[in-house]
This record gives sequence, C-alpha cells and structure tokens, in this order.
Amino acid sequence: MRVLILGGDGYLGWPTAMTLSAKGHEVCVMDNYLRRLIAQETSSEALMPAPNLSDRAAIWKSLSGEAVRVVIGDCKDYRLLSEVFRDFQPETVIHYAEQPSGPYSMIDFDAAKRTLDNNLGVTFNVIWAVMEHAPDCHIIKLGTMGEYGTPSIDIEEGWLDVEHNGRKHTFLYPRQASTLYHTTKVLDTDLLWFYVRLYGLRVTDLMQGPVYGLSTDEADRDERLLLNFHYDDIFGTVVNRFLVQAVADIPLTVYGKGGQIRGYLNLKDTLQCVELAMNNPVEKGNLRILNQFTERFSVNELADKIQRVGNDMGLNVQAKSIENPRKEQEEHYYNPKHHGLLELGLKPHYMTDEVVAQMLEQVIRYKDRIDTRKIMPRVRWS
Ligand code: USQ
Repeated sequence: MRVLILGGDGYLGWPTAMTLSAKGHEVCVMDNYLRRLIAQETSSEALMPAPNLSDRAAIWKSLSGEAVRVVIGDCKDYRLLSEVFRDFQPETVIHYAEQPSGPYSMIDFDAAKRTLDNNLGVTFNVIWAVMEHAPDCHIIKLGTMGEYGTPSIDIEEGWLDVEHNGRKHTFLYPRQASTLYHTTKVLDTDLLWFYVRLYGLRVTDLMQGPVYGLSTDEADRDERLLLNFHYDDIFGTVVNRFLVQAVADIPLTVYGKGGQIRGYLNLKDTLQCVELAMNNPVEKGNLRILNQFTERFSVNELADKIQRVGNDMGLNVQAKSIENPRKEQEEHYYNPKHHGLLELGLKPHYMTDEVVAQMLEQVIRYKDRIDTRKIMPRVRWS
C-alpha cells in the first residue's frame, strides 16, 4: 500500500514509517520539525539525539534496503501538501502532524494560538487534499482519549445512543477536554465528521491514551534509529517521565492526589493499532472511532509499580506528591470501552514487571544524558 505519514519525524511517526516500510509498504513521510523547534524553544530536548529525517531514512535504507521517501515541509502549506498527495497518490494517510503537548498549549497566547492554528489548519488541509487528489484514500487520524475527559458515566467507543422524549438518535460521544491541545483534537473530530457526512470521506479516528516505551523491533536495530524519548514536563508522558526520574534518583512527580486514571499503551501497540486500522479500512462515508489503549492505571499505581521494580533492580526510587500544575480531577470514575481494536486482532504488550525493568535498563544506559532541570513542571494551567 502507498502510505503517507504526516508528522513522520515524531515519537510515533518515525517508528510507524520504519515498521510499515519493513512490511513492504511504500512509505512517504512529511514533517516540518515543529516538535524539534518547540523542544529547543522550551529546553525540552529528548534523551537521545536523533538524526534529521533525511538521515534517518538513509540509515534505515542502509540497514533494511527499504526506501522511505522524505518531504520536509509544512502541511499547513496547502499547495505543498496538494503536490505531495497528487504525486504520491496515497491509499492511506496517517495524520500525526499535530502539536501534541497539553502543557505546551497552556503556556500563553502564542503557544495556544500556534497549537490551534497548526492542529486545525493541518486537519483541514488533509481533508481538502484527500477530496481533491485522492478521494478513496483512508484517513487515519490520531485522536486522544483526553477528548472525552473524565465524565462520571462509562465512556463508549466514540458514539452515544441518546433517548430523548421517546425518540432515539446516535451522536458523537460528548467531549470535554482539559487542555487546549486536547480541545483541538475535539475540533478535529467534528471537522472530520462534517466532511465524512457531506462528502463521503473514509476516516478512522484513533482515540489514544498516553503511550510509553523506547523500543520497537526496527528502532532496536541501530542506535541511530532510536525514538524521540522525552522526559521533560512538556513532551514527556507520565510513564516515560517516571522511568527517567527513577534512574536519576528524583522522587517520582505524582501530581496532586495521584488518583488520575488513564488508559495506557506500549508504543509497540500503537504501531499494531495503526497497522490494523490501515489493513481494515472503513467504507466511504464512515467515521470509525476506536479507543486505543490496553490497560488502565492511576498515577499512584504507576508510581508504585515503577518504584517496586526499580528498587528490586537496586535503584533508590521514591515517589512524592507535588502540587498539581494542571486543572483536572484527581479522583474520579473512569470506565472507557475498548473493544474495537481487540476485535481487529490487537495482541497487547502489557506493562509487566519485566517490561518495566527492560525500559529502566534502557534508560540507565543514557543516565549521563539526563538533564534534571527538565523534570519539574514549568507550566501551570492558571
Ligand atoms: N502526571 C503526573 N506526573 C507527571 C506527569 C503527569 O502525575 O509527572 C499525570 C497528569 O496530571 C495526568 C496523567 O499523569 O493526569 C497523564 O499525563 P500525561 O502527561 O502522561 O498525558 P497527557 O498530558 O494527557 O498527554 C499525553 C500526550 C498526548 C496524548 C495524551 C493521551 O502528551 O499527546 O494525547 O497523553 S490522553 O491522556 O489519554 O489524552
């Protein structure tokens, strides 16, 4: 299949490119290095340095023999994006090209505006590029579980049957996000749903929970193919941050009461989910929504697990509640459904003690590169 990956330089984009090209797909990646730029602007660089995208593709080709086509450019530039769609004629487009950090989107006006303009602008351009140049192309859009928020009822897989005054209708499940970034994803979904209804696009929206991990089959082949593993407060997700804190002898930064529950997944499962969605496209005129996570933990449960495994390995891991920089519920009901991807064939990699130990060992190798100034939260929601 011809697959266009937008945001191909990212934590998810680059490993997706490698895994799909390893399986014989024709892959083109596009990226404008926005994440690298924001990382520099906010002193949030990843633990291991990554070669630029063209060099990554060259290294990958020398090891695997597989060519990944690289386009460096901004998907907000509609003329450029159109050209890429017209020339490459993708059968699937995987849209990761968004500013992905909740904390970044809450810094100030400029960061919020950049997040809004980028995320909505790119989604809008992708929709139009598909309609104009590749109308049969399956759009796989990375959404987020954070769109739903933490309502006190069960979270369904994208849709809710509503009965009102004796009549029934199915609507998009209500969304109420708690950062501007997550809100842009809510708006993306609405935009896609509008164009699906009116113009018959085919779209899969993957509602992903926080991802963790620094290992994939392809990335493990060579140090230069390593992922953008962030542990800072801007781009680092909670598990990756805790792993680094455990290795750096910094008490795990539990925000507030630590009762915040989320649905987590291993990066290897993100790759599986995207591939499953791609190999099982939806019919035209459909928006399929899949909740993408494999298991649920509270922040306290995660901290306990990493503390226990780390201490068994001889580390000295403590956990400490600190004032929560975010506005979020610290104790809440959380029961999201997640059947769709399992039914498509997902075989989860769970967060066993062995998996935690392996990740800690990988981080230990880069211990000297940890910059402890990047760890404490620098952004408050108000
Ligand atoms: N948390 C801590 N301590 C920390 C960092 C985070 O207690 O040092 C808590 C947060 O307060 C939150 C939970 O851990 O309650 C998850 O935080 P996170 O930073 O791992 O995840 P989040 O900000 O929600 O965003 C991340 C990705 C985002 C993706 C999202 C999926 O950055 O791109 O969309 O996970 S979800 O959370 O399901 O919306």
